[in-house]
Amino acid sequence: MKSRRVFSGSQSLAAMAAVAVLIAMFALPVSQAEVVPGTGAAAPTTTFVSSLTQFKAMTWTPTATVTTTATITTTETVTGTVTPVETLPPSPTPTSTATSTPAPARIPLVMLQRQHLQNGGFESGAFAPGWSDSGELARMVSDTHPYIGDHAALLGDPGYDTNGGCPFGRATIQQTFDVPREGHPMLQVWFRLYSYDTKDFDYFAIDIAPWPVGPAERVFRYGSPYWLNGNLWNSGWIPATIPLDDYVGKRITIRLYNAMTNDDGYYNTWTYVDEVVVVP
Ligand SMILES: [Ca+2]
Repeated sequence: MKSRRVFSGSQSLAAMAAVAVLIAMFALPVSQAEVVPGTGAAAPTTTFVSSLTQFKAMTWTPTATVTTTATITTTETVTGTVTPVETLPPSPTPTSTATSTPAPARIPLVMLQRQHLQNGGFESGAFAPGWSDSGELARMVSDTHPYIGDHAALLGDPGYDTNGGCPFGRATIQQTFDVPREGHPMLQVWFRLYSYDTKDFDYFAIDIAPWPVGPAERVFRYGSPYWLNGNLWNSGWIPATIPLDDYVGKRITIRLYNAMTNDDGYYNTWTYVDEVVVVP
């Protein structure tokens, strides 16, 4: 059996006193404010409940400050190319005051550069430098029939079949140059014409045109003076001489060409050209 605990008389009194003290502690602040009208005195029971309710309604606000200190250590490996920073030399310190000098007038050299006729003997072995070539007929720099040196220009082709295999049209070479400013300059061109035809159809000719644009003027033409019944005419080396008085001090383009003008395919004609010069 469980033993029943029995309080003594003094123990009961002490417990009652403690309860009274607690009631007085909670009742005191509110009993002064809560007075029941008409009774003139505060009700102890009501006062205790109201005080406890007020106590529960109190808001507790923590005031403690928590300070956290964290140390983060990161180990990272960076791989890359290091570009050295360019170090510029120190700027020179001016030691004197420059005196302004007017810059000399500069005239473009191209305006002063005279363009001379070049490669007139075709000794480069090619049309360049100087010449450009064009046309329906073949043309080349040949070493078989030079007038002077080792080369001459060949306009047309001795290999065309004179009995029906000849194209028609021109083989042309041209060059641009400046005519001298003084005197009576002349253009001299050595040529040698071979022809199965006559001058009425096939010929060697020279045109002059002002540069960069302007009408071309035919200043020379030569062909076989005779009909030889299909036999070959060989002119030998002949100088064509053309006065350039109308072009003194001017830039001109000369065109030299071998022409075949009928389209029947017969009677071939070709021309060797060499020693193209401007005679003062
Ligand atoms: Ca030559």
